[in-house]
Amino acid sequence: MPVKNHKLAALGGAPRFPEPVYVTRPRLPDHAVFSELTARIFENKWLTNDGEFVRRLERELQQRLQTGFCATVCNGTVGLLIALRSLDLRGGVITTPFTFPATVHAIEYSGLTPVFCDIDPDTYNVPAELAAEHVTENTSALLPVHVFGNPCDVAGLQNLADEKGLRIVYDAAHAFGVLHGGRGIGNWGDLSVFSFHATKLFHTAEGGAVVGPDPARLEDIASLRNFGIVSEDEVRGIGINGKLSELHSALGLAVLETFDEEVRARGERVELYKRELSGIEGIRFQRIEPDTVANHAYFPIEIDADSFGLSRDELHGAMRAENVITRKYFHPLCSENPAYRSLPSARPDRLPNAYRLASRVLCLPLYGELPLATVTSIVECLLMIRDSAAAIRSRV
Ligand code: T4K
Repeated sequence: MPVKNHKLAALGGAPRFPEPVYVTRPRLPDHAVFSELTARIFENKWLTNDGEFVRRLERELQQRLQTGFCATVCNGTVGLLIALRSLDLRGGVITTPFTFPATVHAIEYSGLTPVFCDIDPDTYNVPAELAAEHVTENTSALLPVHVFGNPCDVAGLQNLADEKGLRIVYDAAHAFGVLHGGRGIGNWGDLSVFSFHATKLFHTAEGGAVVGPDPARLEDIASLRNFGIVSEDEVRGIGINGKLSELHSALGLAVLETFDEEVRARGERVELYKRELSGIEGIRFQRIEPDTVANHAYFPIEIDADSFGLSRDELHGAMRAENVITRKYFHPLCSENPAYRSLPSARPDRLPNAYRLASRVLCLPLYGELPLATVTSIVECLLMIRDSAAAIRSRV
């Protein structure tokens, strides 16, 4: 149906899209490529524990990520646990409230105390100057997140860590393939952790990796993801089962072949969104750190209710009625979780930028196979909704 004649679903019309348009979809490889790899696994009967496919995947990932080492894990959350454990930390770990719960849970599960730091209102990341204000003698590390794949101020955070004797683990769940200052994003700090969940650009259905610039850390990480087993005769430290299986690794090898095309196609869709939405009153974009080659993991916009005419939540609801499934990543803030909200650093008056952003941000659908015409229709729906703000408000 031409959009012009479309009666908004929020006003009683039929949804613009007959099927849900999700915030993301995984790119799947050619099934024949995957089958060929899995046929070999069926022949070998080698399913996990340091098999041929996980080793091959680690080699290929390390080359692509240009890091000192790459250890795959069964998911990003376990990767964070292993990374924190390997650094033998104590006390407080400074992090962001504007992230997926896994970041903060990993700190708490490790017996450490999350210390929430407010974010930069433009980049959405933890700025070094604000993190510095939270450092006490009890602080042992920083756990910043490259939010939506946007690199943190890695130089500033490293200066702070060097000055105060802190470790840095980057949550790079969103940042696979990002380059910053011409280098792979996994080369900053002590360690970085990627997620290879199905919703990520590069995925293994479930999976992840711990990487870093120093190859000497590999041995520790590799034993921690395997119960602490170093050899047949030696078990050292409190490890966990964090291994990636051969089947997941085979999927990763096949998906890796499609990765460059996925990034290229997403970039094209981001450009189209930006072209269509820039200059619209009440809509802002995330500011990408300079000298970055982006991976286009997400397309977040910020809605200012006063100038746009509708709040983020109203827009989210009206888009959903059209079958456009936008997501409010990352609302609620992690600091609002009852498990954390009594922490002094979780006080809302100490996190004004994070609160403001969490009430405004909306991630629009973005994936390589999203038709360009659908991007255009999504924008048209969004603008029609804005133009009918008064009617939608009165109906709600
Ligand atoms: N740190 C950060 C900063 C993270 O964002 C994450 C995870 C982690 C750490 C932890 O990494 P992992 O332990 O997960 O490896 C999703 C993902 O489950 C989660 O991995 C991700 N971040 C988070 C941002 O998003 P949900 O609850 O929003 O996912 P869900 O199931 O609603 O999926 C979103 C959309 O994706 C669906 O509407 C449709 C599509 N989809 C999803 C799945 C699972 C598919 O098309 N196929 C699928 O198989 O959490």
